[in-house]
Amino acid sequence: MTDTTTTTTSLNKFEKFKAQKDGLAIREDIEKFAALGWEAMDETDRDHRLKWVGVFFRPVTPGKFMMRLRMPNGILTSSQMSVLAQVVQRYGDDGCADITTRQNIQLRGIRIEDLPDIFNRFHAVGLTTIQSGMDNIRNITGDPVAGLDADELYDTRELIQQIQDMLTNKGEGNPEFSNLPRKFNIAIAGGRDNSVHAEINDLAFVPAFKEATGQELSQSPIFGFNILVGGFFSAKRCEAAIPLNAWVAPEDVVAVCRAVLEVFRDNGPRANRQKSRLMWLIDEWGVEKFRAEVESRLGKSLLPAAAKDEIDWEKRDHLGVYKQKQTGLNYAGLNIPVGRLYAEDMFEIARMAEVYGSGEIRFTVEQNIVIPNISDSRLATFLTEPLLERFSIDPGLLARSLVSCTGAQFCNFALIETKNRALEMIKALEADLIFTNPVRIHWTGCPNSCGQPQVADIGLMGTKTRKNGKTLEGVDIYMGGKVGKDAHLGTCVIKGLPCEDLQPLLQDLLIKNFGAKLKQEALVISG
Ligand code: SRM
Ligand code: SF4
Repeated sequence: MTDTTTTTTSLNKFEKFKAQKDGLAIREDIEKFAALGWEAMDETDRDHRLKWVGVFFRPVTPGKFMMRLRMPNGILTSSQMSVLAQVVQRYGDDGCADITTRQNIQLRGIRIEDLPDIFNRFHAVGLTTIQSGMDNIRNITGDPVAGLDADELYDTRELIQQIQDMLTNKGEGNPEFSNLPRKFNIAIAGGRDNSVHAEINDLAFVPAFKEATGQELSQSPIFGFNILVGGFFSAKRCEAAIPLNAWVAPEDVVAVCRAVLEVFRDNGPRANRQKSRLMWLIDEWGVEKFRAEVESRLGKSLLPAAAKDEIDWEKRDHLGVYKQKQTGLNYAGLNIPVGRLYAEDMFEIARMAEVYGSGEIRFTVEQNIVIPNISDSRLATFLTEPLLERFSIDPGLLARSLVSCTGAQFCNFALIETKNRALEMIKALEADLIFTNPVRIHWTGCPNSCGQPQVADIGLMGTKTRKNGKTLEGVDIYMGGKVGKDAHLGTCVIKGLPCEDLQPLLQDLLIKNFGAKLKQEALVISG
C-alpha cells in the first residue's frame, strides 16, 4: 500500500518499524503486554506501536500511560463519561483527564496491566481509542452545536460518524489507513462561524452554496462544502489550508475523504518526517495535479468551488446558556479551565447531563464542554448547581478563552510547564486589569503547536532562553491570529522572552492592543 518507488534506504526510522510490523497488529498483543508489564516490553511496541490503539507511553511518568479516545464531533453520552471517570478514579492522585484541542479527551495514569479490562469497559459503552495517535487520522472535529443551533447550515454529526466508521472500520481498526506518511487532521464546519478552525486541518469542508446548473429540478442554490487542503502546524513550518477549488455535496464527503487519504497514503513523502504532511505533497505536485489524482481515485470530476463560502460570522465560544432550535430546550456551555478534569468532576458532569439534559455531553476545540437539551423548566435549578462555581458559564474575559496544551507535566517534548502556569497568569492579570472584550490566549509547550498559538490573539510558545548567563524557561509570542470569518494565522512578534518577565509584558500588550485598563486607573477615573 505504501509507495513502491520509495527505496528502503530512503525510509526514515518510523517507516522502517512500520514496515516491520503494522501498528494495528498491536491489538492482538494487549493481553500479553498486560501480563508482561511495561518494563519488559519491546521498546518500539511500547513507545510507538501502542499509539495505534491510543495508548501513549509517557517518559515523564514511566509506567503511567496516557489514553487518547476518539470523540466524533466531540460528542459522548453520560454513561461513556461515567466509564471514563471510573477508569481515572482507580489511579487516585495520578488519574485525571484532559479535554483536547481536537474536541476529544485523554486519560492519565493508566497502568498497562489494566488495559484489557479498560478496553472491555470501553467496548461495552461504544468508546474507541483506535488509531488516535502516530500516523493515523486524528479525531474528526465538527460543529459543537450541531443539531442544536437554529442558525446552522448543516448538522455535521452523522457525516462525521460516517467518516470515522469508514476510516476506522467502526472503531475496530482499519489496516487500509493505518500506515499514512504522517498524522492527518479532518474537520467539517456546519455553521457560519468556523468553530472547528477549518484552516488548520489537512482536509476541511466549509459550507458553501452552489448555483443550480439548470439540470436540477429546483433552481435554488444547492448546499454543499468548499474543500480546503494542506493546513498544518509543525515545528519547522505552519501553513493555513488552501482551496482545492472543489465543491462537494454532503453525500460525497465520505468518498472524498477516502480519495484524498488514498492519494496521501500512496504518494505522500516518507523520507523526512519533518516534510511528510499533506502540504508537502501538494507543494511537490501543485494543487491541480493533486486535485486530478483525487478525482481519479474518486472516479469522477469534482465541481469547481462555489464562488464564496458561508463563513461570515465571528467565532462563538458557546459559553453561557443559549436557546436551541427545539422549542423549550437550551444548551449550556461550561468553561473547564485548561480542559483539566478529575474523576469527581467527570461523574458530576455525567450526572448533570442526565438530570437536566438528555444525557449528552459535548466538547469544544477550546477544551470546554456543552450540555445540551436542558428544558426551560429545569434551567433555573441547573444554574444553582455547585459545579458551575468552578466550571463557570460566565468566566472572566481572559479565563473564558484560555487554551493550553499538555506541557511539561506529562509531555516529554515540552520546553516549559503550560497548564498550571497559564492558570496562574490569567488569575494575576485578571486581578490587575479590567477588560471589555475576551482576549484569546493560547499556550503551547513547544513548537509542535498542539495548543495552536497561531490562531490566538496572543499565542505563547514554550522555548528555552538565556538571561544573565542562565538558561531559563521562556516563550516566543505570537499575535494576530484571527478565527471565524476571514481566519488567518498569527505570526511571531517576540522571541525568547523569559517566563519570569512575561506578566508585565502581557499586561502591557493587553492595555495597548486589547483595550484593557488597570483597575487602579479605572477607579481613579470613575472616582
Ligand atoms: Fe499534538 C504530538 C498532545 C493537538 C501537533 N501532541 C503530540 C504528542 C502526542 C507528543 C507526545 O507523544 O508526547 C502530545 C501528547 C502529550 C500528552 O501527554 O498529552 C500531543 N496534541 C496534543 C493535545 C492533547 C494537546 C492538548 O492539550 O489539547 C491535542 C490532542 C488532539 C487529539 O485529541 O487528537 C493535540 N497537536 C495538536 C494540534 C492541534 C490541532 O489538531 O488542531 C496540532 C497542530 C495541528 C497539526 O497537527 O497540524 C498538533 N502534536 C503535533 C505535532 C506536530 C505535527 C507535525 O506535523 O510535525 C506533534 C509531534 C509529531 O507528530 O511528531 C504532536
Ligand atoms: Fe507536548 Fe509540545 Fe504538543 Fe505541548 S505542543 S502537548 S509540549 S508536543
